[in-house]
Amino acid sequence: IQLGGEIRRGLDEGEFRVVYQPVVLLETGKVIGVEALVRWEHPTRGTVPPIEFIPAAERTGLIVELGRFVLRETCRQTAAWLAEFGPDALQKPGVNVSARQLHDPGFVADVLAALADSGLSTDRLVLELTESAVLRGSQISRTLHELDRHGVKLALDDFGTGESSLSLLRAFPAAIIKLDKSFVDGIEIDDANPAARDARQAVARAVIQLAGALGLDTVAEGIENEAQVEQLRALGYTLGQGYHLARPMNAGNFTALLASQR
Ligand code: G
Ligand code: G
Ligand code: MN
Ligand code: NA
Repeated sequence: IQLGGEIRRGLDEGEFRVVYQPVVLLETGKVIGVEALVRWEHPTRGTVPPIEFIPAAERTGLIVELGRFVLRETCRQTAAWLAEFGPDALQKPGVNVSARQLHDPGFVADVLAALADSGLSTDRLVLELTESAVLRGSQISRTLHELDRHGVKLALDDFGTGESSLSLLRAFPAAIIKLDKSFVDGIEIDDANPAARDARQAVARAVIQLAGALGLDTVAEGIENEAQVEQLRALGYTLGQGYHLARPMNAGNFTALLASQR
C-alpha cells in the first residue's frame, strides 16, 4: 500500500476526523478538559488508528496538513462548546503535535490562524509534545518560546518515558506535565510485585513534587480502574485521563456529556 498517496487522498476526500477524550477531575469525576485525537475513516479499511498512519504522515510531511486540520477542527469545536455551555464549561483543549510540524516554518502562523478563525483566545489551547518532538534544535526552542509568548500552553506528553525529561523542563516553557500511562499501570496493585508498584509510586510522587516546585499542572494518563484513581489522588494528582474515566468519543457524544453536567 502506498500509504503516503492514500493519506493524500484521504485528506482530499475529508476522511479524517477528530475524537475527544475527556480530562476529568479525579475527586468528583467532572469533565473539565479534553484531548483531541485524530482518526481515519478509511472507505475500505474502516477506522484506522493513528499509530498506523501518523508515522507515514510524518515521513511524507503530510502531518503538517493533517495537523493543521486537527488544530482547526478542535479550535472550531471547542469554541462551539464554549458558546453553548459557557466559558467555564471546559478548560483548554489539548492537541498532539509532531516534531515535523514544529520544524515547519509556517507552524506558529497556522496555530494563531486556527485560534483567530475560531474566535478562541490564544490562552485557550494546549499543544501536547513528546520529548522526542521537543528535543534538539534552537529553531524548535524559538518556536516554542514564540508560542509561549502568545499565551499558547505547552504540555509534555508521555512524561517520564524519555531519557532527558528533566533537562527538557529547563529548556522548554512547559505549563503541564502528563504522567505517562506506564507509571499508572499497576500503581494500585498490592500483591504480586510490590517492588515494581513502589517504583511506579515513587516516579508518580517525584513528578508531582517536581510539577509543584515548578508551578506546573499535571494530568495522570491511562487510568483504567478506580483503585488507580484513589492511589493517584493520595499522591496529590487532581486531574486524570483514561478508559476508566472516559474513552475517546465523537463530538456529538462529548456535547451530550457536557450537557449532562450542566
Ligand atoms: O488515539 P490513540 O491513543 O490511538 O493515539 C495513539 C498515538 O497517536 C498517541 O501517541 C497520540 O499522541 C498520537 N496522536 C493521536 N492524534 C494525533 C494527532 O492529531 N497528531 C499527532 N501528531 N499525533 C496524534
Ligand atoms: O501519547 P498520547 O498520550 O497522546 O496517547 C493517547 C492515547 O492513549 C490515545 O490513543 C488514547 O486512545 C489512549 N488511551 C487513553 N486512555 C487510555 C487508557 O486508559 N488505556 C489505554 N490502554 N489507552 C488509553
Ligand atoms: Mn497526548
Ligand atoms: Na501520553
